[in-house]
Amino acid sequence: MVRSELSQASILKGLRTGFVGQSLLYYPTLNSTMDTARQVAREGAAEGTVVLAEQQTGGRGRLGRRWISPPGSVSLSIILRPTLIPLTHLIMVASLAVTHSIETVTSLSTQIKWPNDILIRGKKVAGILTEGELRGNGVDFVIIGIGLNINLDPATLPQIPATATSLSQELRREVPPTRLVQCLLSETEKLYLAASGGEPLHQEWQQRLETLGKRVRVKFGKTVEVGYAESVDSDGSLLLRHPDGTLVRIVAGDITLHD
Ligand code: BT5
Repeated sequence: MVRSELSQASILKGLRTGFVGQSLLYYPTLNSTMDTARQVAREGAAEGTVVLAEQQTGGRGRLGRRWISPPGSVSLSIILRPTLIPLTHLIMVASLAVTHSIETVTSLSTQIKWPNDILIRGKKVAGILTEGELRGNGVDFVIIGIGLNINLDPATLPQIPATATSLSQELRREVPPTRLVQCLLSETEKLYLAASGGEPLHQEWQQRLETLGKRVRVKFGKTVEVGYAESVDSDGSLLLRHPDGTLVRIVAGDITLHD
């Protein structure tokens, strides 16, 4: 393992954003960047504050699942205080930001597995988790958590499932993490501002979804829906066609997808 080049100073130097990442809390190791981000958000952290760790000991996925974050991965949480954008759009913002930044820095091509997995050649390279808190009738803050496998070999890490990959694994060479993080933060800002200005993201998102056109099994709570993944609507919800022809709408963020 090469010594990591990541640091607060290296990321801030050359970061071309107006607010995302301009306040950056960097840690070699944390339990979960989500917990630290929530704490600083409650204390009033500015919109765009980023908490970044090179390793997590208690990384979280959705629905109580774990996210394994060994050396060579990057875990970050971005605090946003959205007023003009529905929360479901933030999953589209985050997943498109991840795909754009991977493609810009590595020229690998990526797909999105609805709603929040980023895949390369069918294997998971990044995961996204969004959490938020309300204040009164509005949103106080939302935290977008992104975990990325950059320079690691999943085959040597038994905790990581066989369905995982990393950028270095796909490219057969190491990827500069600083450049990737800078690009990810600036893509997130760009897409967040675009979505807040009413620009639709779902067409591009839909084109990148590997899920569409497949028969899928979608589980949420104790309910299971089986059908043909037909399309997504403008807020990213999945439109699932039942065998009897009826169409159901499943809101992003609520569910797990099985193929
Ligand atoms: C996710 O959940 O994919 C969301 C992961 C979000 C992680 C970020 S890191 C920064 C922030 N801080 C946190 O504590 N979390 C966020 P889900 O769709 O539930 O997928 C979880 C599943 O992905 C696990 O059950 C494993 O099967 C698989 N998995 C775990 N670690 C992985 C890894 N490093 N690479 C690929 N797959 C992994």
